Amino acid sequence: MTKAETDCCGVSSRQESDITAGGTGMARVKGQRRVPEHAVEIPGGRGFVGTDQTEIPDDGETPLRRGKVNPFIMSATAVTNAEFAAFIEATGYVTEAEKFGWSFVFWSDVPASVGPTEGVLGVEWWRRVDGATWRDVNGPGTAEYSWHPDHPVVHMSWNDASAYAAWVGGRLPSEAEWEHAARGGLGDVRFPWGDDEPDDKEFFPCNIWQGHFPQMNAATDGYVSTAPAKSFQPNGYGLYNMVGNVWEWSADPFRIRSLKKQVKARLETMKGYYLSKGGSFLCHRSYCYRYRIAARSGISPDSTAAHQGFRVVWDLLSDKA
Ligand SMILES: [Cu+2]
Repeated sequence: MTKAETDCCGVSSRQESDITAGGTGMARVKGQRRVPEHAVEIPGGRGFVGTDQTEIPDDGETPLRRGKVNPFIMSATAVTNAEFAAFIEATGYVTEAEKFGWSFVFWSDVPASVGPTEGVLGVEWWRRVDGATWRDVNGPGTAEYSWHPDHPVVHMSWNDASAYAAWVGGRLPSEAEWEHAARGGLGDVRFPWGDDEPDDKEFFPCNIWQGHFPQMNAATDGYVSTAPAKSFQPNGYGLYNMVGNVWEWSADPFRIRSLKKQVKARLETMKGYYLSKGGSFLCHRSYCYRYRIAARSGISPDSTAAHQGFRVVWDLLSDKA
């Protein structure tokens, strides 16, 4: 099994398309605290992580466990294009998709003008597109129709996300914080709204795939690719699109507590990878059931794709500080 085959709707590394990854050259920008108005306070408590009703055991979803989570502040939405543009304008930061000169775009979003592209073994719907960036989302010259200020910023590497988080004086959430926040006070539930399954017909609580993947995108939920960061119903803590829409980076290295030989072997190939949560607009129960809170994905920190974003958390300031 190749790495790509284990990661249905995602690509886990740049190296899979025969590209030699260079240094990441991350430009850390020391920031003041820039907490957006939409940010919400997440209460602390004994948060749930994982599940006992696993769907993809080899991803390390089990067991269900509990641990203390301190209260923190979280952006109510994934970081938007408008917010990221302010960061670029202020700092001149160059994203990794720009440094490498390419990123992964879903096949049906690649414009004809791009010409033939290379795919990724096992996940051929991901095409390597030269010049695809956070602004030219689908490739060179596509910003005019593919870039929307209120949509989540995409083509974000872990290094890009960390640089932005530092600039706003925050950080990426741990898995425990992300799951605790996503549960919105509901406890051991499958989704941010509870346990009801999206059904492709009437119940559309988030932006995922409808139709036959990857050929036919029915977009019955209203969105072919990303939806505005503030769309669908927020969860109990006021957080939007914790699952579906775009994958969100966490601060945690990707680890799996499994003794199975094949899982251990796979982990060996994923050294230095980071954990991503929440699934994306490409997930569907039939082949990539990762829009569940407990679902997980491991990706190399310099990888980028058109469904990878992030959100930021801030520690509460102590009164004495
Ligand atoms: Cu998926």
